Amino acid sequence: MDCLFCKIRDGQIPAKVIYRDEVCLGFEDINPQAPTHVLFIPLQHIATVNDITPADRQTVGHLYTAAAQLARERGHSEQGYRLVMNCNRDAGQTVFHIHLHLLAGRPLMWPPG
Ligand code: IU
Repeated sequence: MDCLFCKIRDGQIPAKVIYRDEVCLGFEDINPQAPTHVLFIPLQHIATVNDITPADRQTVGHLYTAAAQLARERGHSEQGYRLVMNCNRDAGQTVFHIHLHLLAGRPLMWPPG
């Protein structure tokens, strides 16, 4: 399977990894859209949100707790931050291994474009 984020997970493609545990990996987005822009991916390959099954609930929840912990550590909890997962074309998903974007450090517009 030719998946960029699986390759980052396996260390075959370099990334600035800032968090790793037995379920997920967090790394700096290569094209940051905010002062903090980190992607959290499950170690397990899941292509899109459409492919999440009930068996993946803990894994997906884990991405949120890891992201919230990093937001806390970076001092974003009070000012706030955004967690977003894009699904397929209309949402602009470009890498087909689910990833939770953590965006923080500036006011974020709503609704997004
Ligand atoms: P999206 O939700 O699929 O659009 O987000 C993909 C993100 O992956 C996007 O923000 C890219 O900048 C980011 N990214 C990366 O961090 N490293 C890469 O090698 C590639 C994309 I390709």
